[in-house]
Amino acid sequence: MTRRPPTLFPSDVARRYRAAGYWTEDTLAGMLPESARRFGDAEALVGVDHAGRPVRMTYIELDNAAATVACGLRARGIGRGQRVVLQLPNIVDYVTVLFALFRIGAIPVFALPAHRRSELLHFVRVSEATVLITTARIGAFDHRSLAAEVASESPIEVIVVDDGPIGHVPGETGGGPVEVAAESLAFLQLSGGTTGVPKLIPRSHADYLYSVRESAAICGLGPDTRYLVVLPAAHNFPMSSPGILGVLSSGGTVVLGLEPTPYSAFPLIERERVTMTSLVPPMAMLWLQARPDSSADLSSLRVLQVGGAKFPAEAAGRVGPVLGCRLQQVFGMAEGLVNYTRDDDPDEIVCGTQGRPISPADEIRILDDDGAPVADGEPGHLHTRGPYTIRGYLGGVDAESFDVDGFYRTGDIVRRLPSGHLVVEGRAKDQINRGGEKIAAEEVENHLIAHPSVVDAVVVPVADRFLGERTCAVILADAPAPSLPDVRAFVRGRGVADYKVPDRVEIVEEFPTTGVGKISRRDLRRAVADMVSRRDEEKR
Ligand code: AMP
Ligand code: DBH
Repeated sequence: MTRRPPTLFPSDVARRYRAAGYWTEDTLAGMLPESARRFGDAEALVGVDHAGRPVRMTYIELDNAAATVACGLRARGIGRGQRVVLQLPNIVDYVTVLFALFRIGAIPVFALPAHRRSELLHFVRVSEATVLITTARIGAFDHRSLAAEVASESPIEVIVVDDGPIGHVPGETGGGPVEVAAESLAFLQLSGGTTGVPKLIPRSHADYLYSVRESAAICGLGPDTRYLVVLPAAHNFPMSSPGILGVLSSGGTVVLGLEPTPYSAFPLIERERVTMTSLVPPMAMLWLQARPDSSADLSSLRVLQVGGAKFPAEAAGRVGPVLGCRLQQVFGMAEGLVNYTRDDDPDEIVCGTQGRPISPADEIRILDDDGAPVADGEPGHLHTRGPYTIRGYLGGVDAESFDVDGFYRTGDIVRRLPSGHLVVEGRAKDQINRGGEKIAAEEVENHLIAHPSVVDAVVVPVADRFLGERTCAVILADAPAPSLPDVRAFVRGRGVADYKVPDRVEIVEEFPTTGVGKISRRDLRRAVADMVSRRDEEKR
């Protein structure tokens, strides 16, 4: 199959990053074999497999396991450049399959366990994937049937990891990792997005590994690190900030947990002497709440990373006293830029900011609505460019997401302190951040409008004490207006991730309009959001 590779970085820019030493010849295909050489019998991975069996692997064992799976994938005709949608929970199979895909030069497309028919079909179509790798079930949900449904609508080979080992081809040793160009496409990550359909993010080996290497250094990872993964392993945060890849390139141990709840994670921290983990704010809040009632020994925990959504300063201040570890705030995006608070930052910086960029080559612009730089310390739109921030999504460079100078328009409103630390003040993009899970308003609106009695719909965030934000669908309806359960069942029936199903419904007679009578959807969302929050205030 011939497919034009996506545009990654302009060649003069690439030359600069190479010359500066940010980009090297290292690839994700060679990463695990290299770690196996360096760290050999050290413990690499602890977790359960698809059948719930406990597994422990050294670096050599993990590399061998990945090589075996690679051999099995090759035997099925899967190889270089082929796009493979990967939808697995935090089980050891995820890690072996991931490194097997890298080893053969295939391009993983990262789906989350929460994704359903609508999202998976979209990923398959946009990425031109030919294979979907999944598991029989995650929790109570039947992923085998989901995969079959996807395959019936778009021709794709489905591999269910429960159906016997992928590897073990008699007489095959599999051979070493393929040679891939460090600056070529390594995988497709997902964007939270703001449009009708989620966008795919093309990342190269060189740009991603630069961010992983620097992240590992910033976080002081080494052979003593025992990193617990309870966020979905395929999410950019636990994958690379510094995450699974950072740990596995530093000789530490990755401990996979199936659940982020204190009930399930605390005993795992005690048993595995976990030193570091990452959470989204609502989970961190639950941990803070649960800690006083738990007798688990968490004394091994040195760092708790919190990111994905704004962590309120008040909660941030309680991490040290309550959990007995250091907080690190992480403000990142799958598109690139990642900010960390540093170990030697004073407490007020660690609690009151979302960190500063990884790289001296990360370019930050903070602009007013007209695109002019704001005065120092004033809030504005964050635009960024740098050695690990994409220059376009898969399928092209859209002017809404990238400015004329190639800066990514993050959609975040930030303020910069003299120290370079950023404080996230808000958001300009039409997205709801539901406890770290990003929801594009337009995507949900498109589903709502398909409802027979919905004339028009606008999806807005409403403030929530626990999740930060929840979604409210504001609906202009034909009689009879649909109820909340109707709306939820309808959206769920369209095959979308559960977290996108509206939490609340408001039926309105008309949408607010401006004096001119003509308003953009974006203005409308803002006006409706104001209306909903005013109504909430009045109720109180
Ligand atoms: P995505 O583009 O889907 O990877 O999501 C990245 C977005 O998540 C950022 O642009 C922010 O809007 C949000 N985000 C991530 N980390 C933080 C944080 N620590 N504080 C506030 N917002 C965050
Ligand atoms: O929210 C994110 O996408 C995110 C948060 C923290 C991220 O991609 C990251 C760190 O790398």
